[in-house]
Amino acid sequence: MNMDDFLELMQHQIRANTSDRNADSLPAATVAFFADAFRLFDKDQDGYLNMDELKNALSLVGQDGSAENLMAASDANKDNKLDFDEFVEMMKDIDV
Ligand SMILES: [Ca+2]
Ligand SMILES: [Ca+2]
Repeated sequence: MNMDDFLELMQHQIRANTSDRNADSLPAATVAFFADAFRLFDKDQDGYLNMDELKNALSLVGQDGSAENLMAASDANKDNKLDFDEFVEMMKDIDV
């Protein structure tokens, strides 16, 4: 998928799920979509989004100014990188 497809999908998926903040009950298609996005953003493929990768990801959706705040808010185990579970929580909170 190209970036336009991605942004369109992301907006659709997030709007569809804004009323549902429980990761366990996300539809499988949404989880698969988040997994695709996570792999797209995880440039070095180490299974985590570090600050640089997060900034790059956020710049794609026009949120690049808020990377530090989002990292602080989403990094549940405080290792200064986002694992997939933390990423899903962030994606549910982000407003694109
Ligand atoms: Ca990474
Ligand atoms: Ca973390």
